[in-house]
Amino acid sequence: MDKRLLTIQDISCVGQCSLTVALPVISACGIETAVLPSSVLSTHTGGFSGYTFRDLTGDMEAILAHWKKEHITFDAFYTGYVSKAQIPIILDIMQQTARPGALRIVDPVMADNGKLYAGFDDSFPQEMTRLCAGADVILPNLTEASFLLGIPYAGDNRNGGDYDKAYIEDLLQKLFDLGCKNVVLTGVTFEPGRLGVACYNGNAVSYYFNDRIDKTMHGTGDVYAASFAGALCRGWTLEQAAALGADFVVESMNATIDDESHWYGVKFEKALPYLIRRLYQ
Ligand code: PXL
Repeated sequence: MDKRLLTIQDISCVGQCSLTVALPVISACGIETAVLPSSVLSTHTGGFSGYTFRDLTGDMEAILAHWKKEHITFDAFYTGYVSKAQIPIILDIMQQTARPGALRIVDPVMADNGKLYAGFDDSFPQEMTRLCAGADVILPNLTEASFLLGIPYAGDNRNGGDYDKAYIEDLLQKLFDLGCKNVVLTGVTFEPGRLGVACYNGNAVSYYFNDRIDKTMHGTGDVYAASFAGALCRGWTLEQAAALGADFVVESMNATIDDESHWYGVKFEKALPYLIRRLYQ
């Protein structure tokens, strides 16, 4: 049977993040992609003001009940931007609709650059640790890692010196100890000009770096997580999927960087042919 993945995150109608990234990217990976929108926003919350927000928690239980009646099940789950009240329902959905051996990929979307996103309060990270505990893979950035662990954010190491390898490997162990099977930590750097990811499976740490593109762009975490999830579902190893996600983000950023007017997201659409070439070669 072909693989079917369920992704649970918001629809930001405009802004190239969350479901408007996950649906095309995972579909391009050849994986049937079902969606459960956690909320609908007119735009994402990073840089726009006055956006609308409709919470869809109230629909989730009825959707689950219908899926159960129809015997609808999934080979993989990938969660992103969700609310605190949705976490127990999501755990229930995973438990009740998982096919044997189903993959659980949790991107603990809540923060970046040392700060929680608008709309997340200080009690959210603790609840998110519950979703991380049962995951096959969690994909925090360094800020999210520190919120999950309740420790101060160490900084971005842009010029070297905020943290070292021992610090990152200690973080990986503590994240693993939340109860997940694998950790992919994003936004790791040990030398100026290089940026990448650290993977940990409870035994070995591996790293993958690219040349740093010296600009922050919105939605890169979602572009990363979606391509990672698609590759993992295709049977790529953790390390292969982690590296492919990083390369796809670089391609998407390179497709965007010369367009000064494009401030709200990355033009990942232009990099889809690259992703497909890599996946189907
Ligand atoms: O890219 C993560 C994300 C997802 N969804 C919404 C967001 C953000 C980041 O700001 O605002 C609505």
